[in-house]
Amino acid sequence: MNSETEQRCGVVAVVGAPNAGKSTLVNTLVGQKVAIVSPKVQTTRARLMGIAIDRNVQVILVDTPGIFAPKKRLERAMVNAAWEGTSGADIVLMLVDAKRGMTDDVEAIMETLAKRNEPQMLALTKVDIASKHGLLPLAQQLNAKIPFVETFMVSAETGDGIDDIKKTLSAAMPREPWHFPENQVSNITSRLLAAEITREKLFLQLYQEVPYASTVETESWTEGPNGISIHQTILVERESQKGIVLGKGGARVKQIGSESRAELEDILGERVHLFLTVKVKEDWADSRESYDQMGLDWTK
Ligand SMILES: Nc1nc2c(ncn2[C@@H]2O[C@H](COP(=O)(O)OP(=O)(O)OP(=O)(O)O)[C@@H](O)[C@H]2O)c(=O)[nH]1
Ligand SMILES: [Mg+2]
Repeated sequence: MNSETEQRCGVVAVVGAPNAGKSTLVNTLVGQKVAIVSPKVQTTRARLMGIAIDRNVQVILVDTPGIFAPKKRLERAMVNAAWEGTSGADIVLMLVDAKRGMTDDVEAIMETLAKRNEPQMLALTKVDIASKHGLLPLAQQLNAKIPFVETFMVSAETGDGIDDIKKTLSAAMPREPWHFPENQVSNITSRLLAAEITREKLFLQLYQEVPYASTVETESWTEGPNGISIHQTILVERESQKGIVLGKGGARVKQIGSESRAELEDILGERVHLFLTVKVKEDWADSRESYDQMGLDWTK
């Protein structure tokens, strides 16, 4: 065995403020969609692993919820899940939206990161929409707070800097046997992925508090000769939100269902029959059962 054939494998925890582009970068590095993405903050609610392979190296990317000052139980559990994802990582990769630059959230994350022992790297994201002149000063400002081992400037949109980040992360992975089979791209179950895909459509199609007051649970999954039948429940907190999710004559939920189904068929490579039910469960965001479904710790 030489360095070209010997297996390497390690964990890169991807952290940053909400909307920094974490899930997008994880998907780009994995080479397919494993995490949902939306223009709204706090899209990701629980950690997931996306697995990228670069020749003899397996890079396990931990996509985490955005870190911010949490107020509600769900928010606390999300932020806790993010920090937990960093512990023991071979590298913590901090993402900062280059367009938005320094914010209170970024400042607070940097303060906590500065006390951590894991090697840290920085990626300025969305460089395609950021001012070119601002990039270097922002990188310098952040490196003055934490001496990052590497600083990248990337755009998942144009692919700028992606090869560089992939090569550098791979080279930093320890000599270790792969943790996952070669064809596995993420650690989440198909049922959870399906719930996430529907939740993404809620985030894309609904506004104000409604996406934040909603969750999606996969109730059943049946494989038959005519494809996969999936029953899901969309839980909301109030009757008025149920009305919004349903839309006029059920048009909104129909649209959500048809977009989710199309994407699931694409991912699963099979015909999908998706059945959505909208229910009011006032306290879902405080119920232990919902957290178990989402992969979050209710006690935090
Ligand atoms: N122009 C541009 N947009 C990007 C880029 N990367 C991500 N985005 C957009 O930024 C928004 C947020 O992306 P996400 O990947 O969901 O961000 P996140 O950090 O995972 O967000 P949370 O899960 O809410 O913490 C989406 O609308 C993405 O399409 C990029 O390189 N360029
Ligand atoms: Mg995300």
